[in-house]
Amino acid sequence: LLDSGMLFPRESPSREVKELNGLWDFRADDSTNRNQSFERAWYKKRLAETGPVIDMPVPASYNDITQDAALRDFIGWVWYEREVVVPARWISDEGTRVVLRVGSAHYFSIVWVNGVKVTQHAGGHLPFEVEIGSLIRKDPTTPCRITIAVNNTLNLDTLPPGKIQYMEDRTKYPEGFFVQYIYFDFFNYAGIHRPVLLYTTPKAYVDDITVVTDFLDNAGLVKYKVSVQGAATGTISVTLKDKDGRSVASSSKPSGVLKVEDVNLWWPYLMHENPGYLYSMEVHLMATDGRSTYEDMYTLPVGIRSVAVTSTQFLINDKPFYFHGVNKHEDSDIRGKGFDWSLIVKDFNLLKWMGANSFRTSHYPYAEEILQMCDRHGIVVIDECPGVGIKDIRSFGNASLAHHLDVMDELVRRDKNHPSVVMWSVANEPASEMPPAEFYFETLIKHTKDLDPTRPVTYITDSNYARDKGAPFVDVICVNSYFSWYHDSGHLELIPLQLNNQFENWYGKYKKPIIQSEYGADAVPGLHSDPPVMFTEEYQNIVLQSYHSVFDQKRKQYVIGELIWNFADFMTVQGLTRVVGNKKGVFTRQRQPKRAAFILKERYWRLANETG
Ligand code: GCB
Repeated sequence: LLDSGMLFPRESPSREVKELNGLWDFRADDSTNRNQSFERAWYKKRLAETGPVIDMPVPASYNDITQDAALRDFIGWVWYEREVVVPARWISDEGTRVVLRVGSAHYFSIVWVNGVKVTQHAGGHLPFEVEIGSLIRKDPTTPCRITIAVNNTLNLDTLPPGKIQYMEDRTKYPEGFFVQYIYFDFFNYAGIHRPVLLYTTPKAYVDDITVVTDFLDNAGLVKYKVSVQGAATGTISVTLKDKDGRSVASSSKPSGVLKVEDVNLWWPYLMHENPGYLYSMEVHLMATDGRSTYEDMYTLPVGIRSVAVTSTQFLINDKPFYFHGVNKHEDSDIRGKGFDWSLIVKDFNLLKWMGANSFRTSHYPYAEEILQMCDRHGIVVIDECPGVGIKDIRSFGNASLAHHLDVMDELVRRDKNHPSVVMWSVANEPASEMPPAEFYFETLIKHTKDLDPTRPVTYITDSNYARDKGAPFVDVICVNSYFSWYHDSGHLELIPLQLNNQFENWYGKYKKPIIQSEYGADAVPGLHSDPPVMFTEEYQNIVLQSYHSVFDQKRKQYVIGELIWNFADFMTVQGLTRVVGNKKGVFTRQRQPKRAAFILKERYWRLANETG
């Protein structure tokens, strides 16, 4: 298990944050001799001294920034570097920890400070950090040079999995020619995708906080645990404040239960007139390491709510919750998967405009800032780990499973305190009919429940109800289907029959609530035809409406949600079925509505009025 916390870096009277976003020096390794950068030890000198560099924005995927097709499709090591001026007081004060944090970098990263390796991390969608104070104190006069090498090569044990295939036929391919084969349907954007920053804490500090909430009649219950590092002894005080800054409960113990009279519960968007209510939990530490005393303060937003699943319902605060929402991607023009506030706020405005109350973080954990928005706006989240494309039987092996368990550790550690996160998804469309899937999912789901006994766990299946080996272990069945698209193309009239059977079969076998976790059709914006044919906006509309008529029968029984594939068009690898990316968005990649967006808008607002 992980031995430290991963609290979101926030400023406080005892903590400072310095963002390192902006332009970094950048160079890609040789595309055939894939290890040249290490052979030549690029980290030893300034990157600009070992070869030519270009400007690269951070955060952003590097792929679409230049006019160079080779960089767009590059597979291997790329190098980022910049120098940072560290405030003198951070260096002079031995009682200050200076932490370097990377929000995410895809996929494998190694970090050096002034040529000294300080950390490495596997996995493209979760943060990592390292304390660098002692290192920069060694030579306080030189600027602090941060070098980050990032490699997007995927193998059968990475999440998501992929594989490099060398092409041997010399009549067709030159020596050393290879392709990266991926098992998932989105472009394998790479680089430093989320903010990089330095932040400080005192030497003795609040390392982690865990809250679990519930309520009884009018009283909210906040079970909490604070863990501290770097102190021999200390005292803690915890104060819970409401939105107006009034203290509603407090304690001086590192763990316990805070009781909030006349609680304002955290409610989903459109389920209550005041959704997304957050309290602030102020944690104050006074500690000593034997020589000095330290004071640390950290404030955690807390939403008080409960989550439960029955055989036919999903309950939030004991009330049935129906997921009417979307699947998303972190994806946009130019920046790829790079974090961008403008895009995030636009997407939330679109979600609220269409009356969506939820989304799934298909197919990897999104930036923490997005989950914070969900907390504040009451958008409910199914939090998915990057377990997408587990298709090859070797990806069910021990090394893959061990890594998958580690990723769940990191995901739960990061996201456990978000009230918006109501369920974990451990995978998307694995080959769950393969024999090793049974042990794999039993182990993975049990592990996730041990980490967090308070939230249901699922994975998303597209396999057959009779042969799926993991479904016995999930709390909610999540099914993807594309009737009249990938099967029986063009036969819209088959949707009601096939969808009805899908639901009856799954429910009949498992007696668990079901979410239609994907459905949809590609529509190239502006293509029209009547009668409808595939790829037109009319066809997409009829697919949606045909699914909706079946949802309307089944949601009175055991169907607890519908998530469209997809919120917006997104980039994929080039291939015969993808016309500049996947066009199943109800919005274009530039976030303009197709006709289908209006159909969903009308439906979601109606559902909100009926169910909420
Ligand atoms: C799926 C996948 C999703 C794809 C989608 C499609 O089942 O989960 O990643 O993009 O289908 O459009 O094919």
